[in-house]
Amino acid sequence: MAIDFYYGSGSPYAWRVQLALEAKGLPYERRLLSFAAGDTVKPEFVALNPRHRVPVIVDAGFVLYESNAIVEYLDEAYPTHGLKLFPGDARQRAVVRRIVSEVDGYTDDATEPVIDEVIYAKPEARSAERLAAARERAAGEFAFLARYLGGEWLAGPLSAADFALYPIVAFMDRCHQRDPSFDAESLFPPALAAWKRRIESLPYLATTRPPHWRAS
Ligand SMILES: N[C@@H](CCC(=O)N[C@@H](CS)C(=O)NCC(=O)O)C(=O)O
Repeated sequence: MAIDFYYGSGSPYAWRVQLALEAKGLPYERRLLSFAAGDTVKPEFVALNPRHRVPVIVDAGFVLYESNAIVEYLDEAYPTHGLKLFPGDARQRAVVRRIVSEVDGYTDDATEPVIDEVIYAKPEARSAERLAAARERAAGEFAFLARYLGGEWLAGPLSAADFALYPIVAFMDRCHQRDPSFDAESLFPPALAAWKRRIESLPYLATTRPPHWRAS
């Protein structure tokens, strides 16, 4: 039976779950919610997630929200399907979890000001100084993460750590799409840029890219 996957286009948290579903080769039904239409606060969705956020999955009646819990659940519930999202022994899996926590705890914070300035601020409210400061902070965080890339992927083999980070990195490209003067590429050290190209060459990546990002 297919897993119901509730998501909003462009949500980095939903995107990491979709990458996990694809990498594990699990059948799923997309249930697209519109933020603009207020779908996340409609009673039928709040009944699934009282925090009214995507992603949510429903797997044969089991409802789960919070992206990281969902990704771990998929890996545990379907251990023989596709990619191991938490590969290796207890220590290797701990490193995957650590990087996922770092992405949520530090990378999110470091990139949010860029996104606020480029995507959400009204043109008249934008500030070149604020954007320069935001860029510097984001670049510092990407340089930090690049230190983990001694090999191809963040934590050894391809894992949940890579899927947690990629949507945030892709959000920088989205900023560039929205404002071509925002040079996203220069934020990424060579090792991270090469990692990004590797992720983007995964066969299922293109189908998960938010359609409105592809169009503009
Ligand atoms: N910690 C949550 C964050 C989810 C989240 O913030 N989702 C946003 C979209 S990126 C959302 O659904 N916002 C809609 C709302 O707050 O009503 C997770 O990892 O799943």
